[in-house]
Amino acid sequence: MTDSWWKKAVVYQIYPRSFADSDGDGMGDLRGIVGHLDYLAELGVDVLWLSPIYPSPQDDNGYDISDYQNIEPLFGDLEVFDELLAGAHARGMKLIMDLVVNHSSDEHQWFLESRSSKDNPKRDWYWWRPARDGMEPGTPGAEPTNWGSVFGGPAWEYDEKTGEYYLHLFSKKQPDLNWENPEVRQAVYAMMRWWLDRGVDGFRMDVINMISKVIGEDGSLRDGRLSAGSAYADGSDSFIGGPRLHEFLQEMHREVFAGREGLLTVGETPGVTVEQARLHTDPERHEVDMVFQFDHVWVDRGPDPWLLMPLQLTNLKAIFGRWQAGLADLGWNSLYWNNHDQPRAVSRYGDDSKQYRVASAKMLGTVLHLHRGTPYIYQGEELGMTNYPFAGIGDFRDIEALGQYRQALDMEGRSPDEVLTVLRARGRDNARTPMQWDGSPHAGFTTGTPWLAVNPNHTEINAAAAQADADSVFHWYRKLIELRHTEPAVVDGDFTMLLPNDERLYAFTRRLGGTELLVIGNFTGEPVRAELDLTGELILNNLPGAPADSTIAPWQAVVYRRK
Ligand code: TEU
Repeated sequence: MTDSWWKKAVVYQIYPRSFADSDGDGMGDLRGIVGHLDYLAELGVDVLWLSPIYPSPQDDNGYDISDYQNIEPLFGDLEVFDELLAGAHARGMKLIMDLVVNHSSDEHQWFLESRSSKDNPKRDWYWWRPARDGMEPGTPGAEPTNWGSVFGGPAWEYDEKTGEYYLHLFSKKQPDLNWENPEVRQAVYAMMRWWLDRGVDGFRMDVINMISKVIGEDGSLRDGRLSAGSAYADGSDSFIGGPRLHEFLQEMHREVFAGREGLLTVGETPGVTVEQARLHTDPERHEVDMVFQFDHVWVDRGPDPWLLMPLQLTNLKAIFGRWQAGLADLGWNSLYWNNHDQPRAVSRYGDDSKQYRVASAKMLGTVLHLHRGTPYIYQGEELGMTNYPFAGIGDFRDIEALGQYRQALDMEGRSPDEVLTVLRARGRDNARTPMQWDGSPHAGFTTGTPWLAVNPNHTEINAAAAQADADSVFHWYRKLIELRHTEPAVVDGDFTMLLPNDERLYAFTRRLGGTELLVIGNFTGEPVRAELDLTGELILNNLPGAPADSTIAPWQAVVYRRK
């Protein structure tokens, strides 16, 4: 892509299942999104990213796709989709699709054929392997490698019919596609072209840095390192940033994107390093426009997965500082605090108490949006939506929470309490509770029974209240988006981190030509004196009073512009 319009853009992620239900079945749908396009246009976002809306058994809420070229009936059909796409375009918004091609559903026709016999032409479209040498197939420990799956249990499922195992890095209903096979790649590219021809504006590519695996000369995959206390090994050395990843992405670019304009491609790349990201996003290399890195959402993750680590601001700043510097001369950053896999930003990095929720949500938005890169807003973030008060494991629906809970209790000797403490703080369902449109019983999300409970705080935190209140988080986000559209230094300015050793203040400058923006956010509930020169025009301030005597009030965010 020669034009980089997306540097100026803000993306809004919709999790369709939880956004708006138009027909009362308790599940969000495409018609529900159509009904709120004016809301999104009012917010001012440039791009909508839809989490998967394809036909799916919904084992992982649509990240298990059984037909790549249609719409999940729960969500609508291609006709409503075209209406949604046209409605977005008519309001000047682009729309990108989630592309989940590291794996398909086990109910996809490709997999049904693949598993039917060893000599089926699609056998090699997935990762089939025999039992470990000398082991009885189907018995514990006989899996081809010792890898655990992300959602608990082994990463291999034994299939009695043909006496072999298939690989699934995620659930056993998400078999990994074999990208070594050129037919698989061509089928994926054809499908992508079909969507682009229909008018979509690009893709967010799910775990795209896992599509290439490290294979031994005899075709085998190798064991991973086993750490104390865990039932299965981490095999990621063999599938994150694998040997043919860049080749596959470049091939995809040639086959799908070359010659098309105005698109956005963003790779979801857990565990990606700055060095790899430079290669992925260097425009000369024709891979993707930007990637999602994970360092800042893993910042409070220690060696023990069931121990919450306190968040240290200096670590967070070191991470963002490294990414800003690493992609300063080439490539581009994506910027996000949360998505459908992460807890709510204000609960995690801010303070979701009555006193500080609004201020801290605005502060977080300000700090993020003023970095160099393309910001992503996750639905409800613009309202300062919070984590959900989960009582017990019975309140969770997420396959990851349920699977990891079982493995921790049954195989790793963990107590329900220690696991629940972490799931309450970090579990993905925090982000997946229904969008809070108004104060009515199901928050205006549905007239039926919501598939996942609505947060009880919707009586106060909701879109209707926020739209009516000039001081709301919603109107603050509108300002942040508008500032990116109107102030070139936000888009292109150089980034310099200030006060790297300060545990309370997040401060940096952006400089372009003769303009400098100074951004300061207080990450605590205490006033903090800033040893900085607070001069210039105060263009943003999330609290009523300007800093006096260089003191930044609790959760205050300020932006000064000076020449
Ligand atoms: O997530 C990939 C991923 O890295 C997840 O393992 C994530 O880090 C973890 O769940 C956080 O707790 C993508 C999708 O975003 C996710 O929703 C899917 O479940 C997953 O891929 C499989 O498609």
